[in-house]
Amino acid sequence: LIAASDDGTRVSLSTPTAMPLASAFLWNRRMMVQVNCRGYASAQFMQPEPAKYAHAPNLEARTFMQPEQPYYAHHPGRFFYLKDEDDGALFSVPYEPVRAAAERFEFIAEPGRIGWRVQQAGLLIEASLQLTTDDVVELWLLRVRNLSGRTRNISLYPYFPVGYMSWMNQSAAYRPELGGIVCASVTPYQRVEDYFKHRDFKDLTFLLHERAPDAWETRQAAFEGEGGLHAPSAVQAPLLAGGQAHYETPTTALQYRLALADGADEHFRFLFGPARDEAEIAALRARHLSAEGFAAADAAYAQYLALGRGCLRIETPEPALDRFVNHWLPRQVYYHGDSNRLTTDPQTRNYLQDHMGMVYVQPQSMRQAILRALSQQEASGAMPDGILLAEGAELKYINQIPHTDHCVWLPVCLQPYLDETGDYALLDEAVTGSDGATATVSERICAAMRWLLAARDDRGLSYIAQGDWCDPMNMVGYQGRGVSGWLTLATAHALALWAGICERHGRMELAVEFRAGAAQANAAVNAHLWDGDWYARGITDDGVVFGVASDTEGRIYLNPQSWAMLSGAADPARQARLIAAVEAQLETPFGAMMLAPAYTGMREDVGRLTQKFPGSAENGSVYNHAAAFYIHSLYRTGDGDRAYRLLRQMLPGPDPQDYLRRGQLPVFVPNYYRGAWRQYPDSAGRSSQLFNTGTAAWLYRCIIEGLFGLHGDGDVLRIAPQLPSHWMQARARRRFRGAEFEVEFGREAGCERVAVSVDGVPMAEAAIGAIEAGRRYRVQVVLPLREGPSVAAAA
Ligand code: CEZ
Repeated sequence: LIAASDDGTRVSLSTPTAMPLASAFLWNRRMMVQVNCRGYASAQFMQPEPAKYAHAPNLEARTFMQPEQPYYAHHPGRFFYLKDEDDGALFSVPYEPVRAAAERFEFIAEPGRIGWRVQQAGLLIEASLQLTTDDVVELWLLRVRNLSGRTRNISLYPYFPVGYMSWMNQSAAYRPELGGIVCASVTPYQRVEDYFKHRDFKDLTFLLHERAPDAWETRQAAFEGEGGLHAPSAVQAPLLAGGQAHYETPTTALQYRLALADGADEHFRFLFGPARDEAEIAALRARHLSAEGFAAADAAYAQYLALGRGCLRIETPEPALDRFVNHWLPRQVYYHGDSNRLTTDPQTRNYLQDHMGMVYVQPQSMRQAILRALSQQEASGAMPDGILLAEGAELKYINQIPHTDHCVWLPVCLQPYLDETGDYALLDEAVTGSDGATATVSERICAAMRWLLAARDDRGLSYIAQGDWCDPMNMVGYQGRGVSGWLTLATAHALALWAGICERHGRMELAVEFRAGAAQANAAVNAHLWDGDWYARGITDDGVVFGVASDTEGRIYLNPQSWAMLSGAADPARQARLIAAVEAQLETPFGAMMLAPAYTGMREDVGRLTQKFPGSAENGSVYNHAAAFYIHSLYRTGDGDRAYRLLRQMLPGPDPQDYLRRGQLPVFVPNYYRGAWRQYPDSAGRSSQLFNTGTAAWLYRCIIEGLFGLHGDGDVLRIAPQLPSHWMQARARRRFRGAEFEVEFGREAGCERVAVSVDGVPMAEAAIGAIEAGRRYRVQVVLPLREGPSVAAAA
């Protein structure tokens, strides 16, 4: 079903039907494209807000990237029809729209390329998509090889639909002087001020060819005719009719009539994308549409990806984990940090956490992110709901809803940056805010922490307003009284982290102030929200405690449990109880659910979250971001076997049954897998296919700091691995402070505690200091044999 190359950089799927939604994605800073195995594609580019150049066939709503989007026959995609001119047989590559079963099929995800190899009726068709690093354009290569042992007469039709472009104005024509089809449109608007914003929009969509076609069609309706997409009338005719679209849905379809001798091998290059005008189209053609252009783009993209390689390479008893951690996970972290998920106003918490991931990829990027975020701090010390990245950007969607957790993420995400770089000088950097006031990073974070301390009720619990980390928990506190247990714990954790940072920065009085605040917040939660076996999620405007044993739905939430461990609110006895409760009520074979049982109807004192379908998204899915917090807290408390079990469940495969259930390739971690495991067992485990998620950063951090325990501590690399008991050995290569550490881990009988030696010299402590940049360190780590639950399971 799924195969991977030894080095892990090529992952392939052998059928278009068993996991029909399986997909891969490519991006650069200006665009992204997600393509599924059947040829459907979703692409967007920034101008400066996200926009499309291939649309649905009808008027589309504008929204942020959504999970579990359905594909349908007329969904945008990139397709190639092939017709045998002698017997009329028709199929299409990759698979849609004809859906003829191929003799051999491979959908191939590589870090810098998405491709297919399809063998059908004696022809081998290879299609591949790559991007450039700086332009908004898709580079397509198609190869046709005749393996049939005889000469073949075929017609090849690239068909890249563009859908319904605009209700004001849309058209298309073949343009010989540009070498392709150009579809034109006007982005609809009504307010005159929008005209001036749209004036420079890329309202043209083009399909350019390297090799002149024999015929073309630009009218969607004429192309389809009465045959429909499965057997378009235009394809059944000898030649496409060469029509022009005048205010009707445009399309781009070309026809090549080929006589292929046995063994013949022909290739075709195409560019597909948006442009503002003809000059831009001509320039893109000149730059990219040639063998040299494609090769140059390929090399540049490989270089771009190399800058996002991350700081860890591993070799463990689990090759599937190695492949993911060595290539795909840092790639996903880099995507988030370098593109900011292609938004101009990322949610503040996402912005900070995405850049937290960059700490292990390009630490400077986190430094810039902290400075940028703090420059938008409000005078009260509050952080805004979103960080504006482009001139003229506005807070949109969820960023118009008041959330109270944004300040928490400053110390939570700063800590790993300081651990990794030792850059305490950042704290003294002056930042001028949007209000014109100048204060240092340290002063600004102090103000944010005091804002958190002030935004609490008489009991010392944090107000939730219309949401905390959980966006759709919008009605717990909309009347101004409801509080969040999770946020109170997160405040305690943030204050404690910040106190530690202040201490190292030599500000003892601040450390004392914030430690006291942390202790108070923990005490308030322990006084009001411990429910006997776990922590409640919060208290509503009407004073109702929820997320408790007496609730029939939403009885237990994961986040308060994780953060009670992180903040220290839970003593060891409470920790043991809450872990047992999570195991019994939230764990599934696909990871830990965010809450259970999922709500089946609206709870007006909790909010929109309860209206989501049970087991989807925040309503009780295996929401991987929350699951990653839990894994992080387990590593913090030294529960390595449990942490690893949950971590491993986050990745699809390698068992084929597991792949089929999740429906996803192991090339990214999705924002969720369906939960409601007891309520809807049939769909539990199904991937959302959405690769935008804070999970990536946290998962990478958990693997580096927790699993392998290669934890930066300023100038020192601390070594405290928590390898699962059943691993007898592993290797890791870790980049830290400009040096390379080649670490070999092995368990030995008789070993009682972790013993580290560097270049053969035993160390007194499991830590390496006085690090020399550029040096290669050979590190041996000997670990005790452990009798953990997973040893028994492995045996
Ligand atoms: O968005 C994420 C947010 O980007 O949801 C997380 C939150 O912490 C992240 O900052 C948990 O709520 O509004 C909605 O209902 C959406 O479901 C969002 O909550 C969710 C989207 O799935 C992400 O694309």
